Amino acid sequence: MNQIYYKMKKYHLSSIVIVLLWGIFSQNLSAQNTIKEAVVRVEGEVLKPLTLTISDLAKMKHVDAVMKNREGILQQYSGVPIFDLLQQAGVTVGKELKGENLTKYMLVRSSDGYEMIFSLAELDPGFTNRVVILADSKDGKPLADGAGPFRLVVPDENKPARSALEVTHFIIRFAKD
Ligand SMILES: Nc1nc2c(c(=O)[nH]1)N[C@H]1C(S)=C(S)[C@@H](COP(=O)(O)O)O[C@H]1N2
Ligand SMILES: [Mo]
Repeated sequence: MNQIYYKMKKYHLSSIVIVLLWGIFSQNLSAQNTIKEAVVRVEGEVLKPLTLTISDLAKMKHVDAVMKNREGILQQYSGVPIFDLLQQAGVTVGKELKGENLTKYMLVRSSDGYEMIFSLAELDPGFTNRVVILADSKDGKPLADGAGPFRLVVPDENKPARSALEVTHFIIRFAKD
């Protein structure tokens, strides 16, 4: 009787060890397999939420945008107009940007938690000639770690505080919510 009990206990222990080892091992494996690809999302008050990878963005029409850095030195970036991203996501821009839609804003969020907003009218060529872009390169090179892969470039502002580094989300909301 004692011997059976001992055997059962031993069996029980070894199965716990196996489960633990398997847990550690499979976690390591999945950590290796899920080196996450950087994406930027457009979500909230949109008809079609977008999740764009570096290569998705690279395929879109690019324009240059110039902005002063913190030291006041002009920097030229290349990227996709935010307006194009908003159109692709089915945001109420263009003809639809009137009435209560003019109370909508775009919250920009970065991987370090940095956040700020633009009103939709600030991004729509019906209202302004200024083109804000989501930059993915500078001087023909991908943006450096800590700035990229996606950076907002906002021309014609006196300080670059809205030029978010490491952008991860554009979230469209109603200001009255
Ligand atoms: N994600 C993120 N973006 C950011 C900031 C930040 O803290 N986090 N600081 C802003 C401020 S206040 C400035 S002045 C500029 C600095 O950009 P630069 O280093 O290219 O001059 O980045 C802006 N973008
Ligand atoms: Mo700043």
